[in-house]
Amino acid sequence: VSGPDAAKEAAGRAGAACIATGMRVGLGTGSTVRHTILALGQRDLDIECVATSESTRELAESLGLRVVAPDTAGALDVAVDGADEVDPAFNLVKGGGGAHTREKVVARMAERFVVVVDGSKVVERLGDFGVPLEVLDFAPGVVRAWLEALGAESVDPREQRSDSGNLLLDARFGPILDPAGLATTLSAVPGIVEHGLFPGEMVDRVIVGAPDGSVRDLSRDPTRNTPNSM
Ligand code: A5P
Repeated sequence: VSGPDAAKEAAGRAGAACIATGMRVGLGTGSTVRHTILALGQRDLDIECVATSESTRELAESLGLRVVAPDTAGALDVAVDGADEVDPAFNLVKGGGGAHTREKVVARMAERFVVVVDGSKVVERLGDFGVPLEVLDFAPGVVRAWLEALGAESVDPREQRSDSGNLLLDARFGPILDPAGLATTLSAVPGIVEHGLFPGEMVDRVIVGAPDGSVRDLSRDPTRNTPNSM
């Protein structure tokens, strides 16, 4: 295998190498962390897992991994997950698969948060992907109007709902100059259950896979993409 899937597989398998027996592990959602879960299924580890989606839970259980509810685990040693965009300060856009709310809870529960991506996800500035939003199905038109008033150039509903039964929307704000500021703004909008912006401080490690199967570890550049540097 070579090409995009080889890059995802390389990153995903390297993410699995961060996990040792005895750990409580958060399992992300998507085609890259799928390789992490497959690799864990091949090892004989005594680990307890929390899944960020029903699809991840089903995959993990089919491989014989022990999956428990977040409240049962209480806290996690490490969470591994993919991302849709990663900037030089490790700020993330997530939610391409609509799982970002559960993913954010699980990442916050973890002492270490490891992100696994292929090189196409590494960007200078967040924004091209848009910002996935999980929205309560109560006043979506009102929320949409608020988003447009906050500068959204477009707000597109998805057909699919989240695992929690909420609406999923993609808002586009153009290049995101201040990810932390936009995250704070979106968190204050009533009706938005969660947005897909993850602050760089949450992220401990970013593993980037290449099509030749090699991986590199990015190091965080704290001087980049902070509000004052723009
Ligand atoms: C799921 O909702 C997302 O946050 C995924 O983590 C993200 O979309 C990355 O998925 P892929 O690894 O499939 O690109």
